[in-house]
Amino acid sequence: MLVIILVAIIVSVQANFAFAQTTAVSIPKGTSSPGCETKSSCFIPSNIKVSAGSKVTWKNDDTTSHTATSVDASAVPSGVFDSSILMPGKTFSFTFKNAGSYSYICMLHPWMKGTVEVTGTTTSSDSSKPATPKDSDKDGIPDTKDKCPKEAETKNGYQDDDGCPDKKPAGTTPSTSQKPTPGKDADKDGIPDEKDKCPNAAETKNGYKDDDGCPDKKP
Ligand SMILES: [Cu+2]
Repeated sequence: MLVIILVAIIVSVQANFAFAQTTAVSIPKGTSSPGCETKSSCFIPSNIKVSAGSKVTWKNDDTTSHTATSVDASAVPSGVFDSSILMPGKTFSFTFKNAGSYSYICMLHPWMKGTVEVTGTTTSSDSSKPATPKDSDKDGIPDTKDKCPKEAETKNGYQDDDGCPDKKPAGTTPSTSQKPTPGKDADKDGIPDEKDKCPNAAETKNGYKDDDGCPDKKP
């Protein structure tokens, strides 16, 4: 009777912590010889399902050393977790923060295989990114380029691209902060600078290459 009550208490306690559980995995006796893999009993339980943020603890209940080492599809250590050599009676714990399916083996006895399936949401994943860039202050400059993402740009012809509220400094005319006026002709030869190969030297109008904007002599 007492046993039944104790079991009931343990079950209810585990249920309460279903979303931050600690799951125990045993490495049972005799697994250093092949055979356990036919019964999926090299790790017990060999396939577990936990929610993200849960801790899994492996305990070596055998009399020889083992490991629990995460591997990729080619059975190469993936680096997610590795108990390294786990002496008899010792434990190793790992907290699974990210959802996914994790295979692992014992490096000393490669027939020993297990999986941990981690369910639930991780932190923000790539798929949750909005299609349009986020613009918190709605000034038309996306947060990634906005030096003041929480404050709207003042559109006044002065630093309108930095995304920050500002006042036009006194004595600054818009033209000084802008590009040279198109059509400007520094050497006044009638050929605008953007077409003038020699913008600072006037064309020699002599019927020879009068369009390149450069001084020259007729050959
Ligand atoms: Cu082993």
